[in-house]
Amino acid sequence: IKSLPLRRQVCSSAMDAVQRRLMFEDECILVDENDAVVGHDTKYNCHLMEKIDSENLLHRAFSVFLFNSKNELLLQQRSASKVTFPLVWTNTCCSHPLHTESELVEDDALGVKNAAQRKLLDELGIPADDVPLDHFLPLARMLYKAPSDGKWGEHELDYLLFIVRDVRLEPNPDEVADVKYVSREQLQELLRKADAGEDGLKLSPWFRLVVDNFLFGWWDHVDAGTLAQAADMKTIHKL
Ligand code: DMA
Ligand code: MN
Repeated sequence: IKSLPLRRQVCSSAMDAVQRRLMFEDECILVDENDAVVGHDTKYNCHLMEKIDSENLLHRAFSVFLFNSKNELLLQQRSASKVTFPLVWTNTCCSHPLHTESELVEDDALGVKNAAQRKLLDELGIPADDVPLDHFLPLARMLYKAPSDGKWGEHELDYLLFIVRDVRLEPNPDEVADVKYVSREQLQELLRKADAGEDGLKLSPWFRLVVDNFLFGWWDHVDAGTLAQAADMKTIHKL
C-alpha cells in the first residue's frame, strides 16, 4: 500500500472493502448528452465531483422500480458503507451497466436490463428467474447531476426501468440497510417526513427527481396495466 499515491491510500483505508472493490473494478460507460458511448472509466473516477466538473464526465446508469402484485413499490435504504449517499432511502435498485459486451448492448436497452438483473441479485438477493429480462420495461432516460458530499457525486444518464413481479428477497447487508414495500399513501407520508426532516429520513436526489416529475403518473399506468403506453425512450429528460 505504501507505493500507492497518497489519495488512493487515504481512500483505501477509509473505504469499506466491498465498496472499494466496486470503485476500482467496475468500469462505467461514459456517454455524451445524447447517450452515445464515448469511452469508459472506473466507477471511482466517474463519481469524483472534481473530475465530473473538470472533465464533464457523464456515465450511463439505471434505476429499477419494482412493484409487487398489490402494485406496491419496493424501496431500499442504502447501507451505511455505501461511498455515495449512505443511508438514504431510494427506489428498488440502482447501479451502472458496465463497459462489457453484454452490458453495452443497446437494442431494447438489453445491456441495461442485463445489468439490472445482475444488481437485483447482488443487492437484494432476487433470483434472475424472478426478474426475467423481457419483463423490464424501460420508460424513460433522464440526465442529472447531484453532489453526495464534498468529494463524491453523480452525473448520470439514467435509464428508468419498471417491472411488476412478486419476488423472493434476501437483502445483502453490504449494500442495503433496510427494505420496504410502500403504497402511494405510504410514499406520500415518507415524502412529507423527508421534507420536514422528521426521523432523520433522507431520500436520494434521483429518486426525488423521478417522484417529482414522473412517478405518480406512471403508477396510474401500473394500476391500469397500461405501463407500455407510458414509455418514451426517445426523449432524454434533462433535469
Ligand atoms: C448508482 O447507484 C446509480 C444511480 C442511478 C444513482 P449506486 O451508487 O447504488 O451504484 P452501485 O450499487 O454500483 O454502487
Ligand atoms: Mn453513478
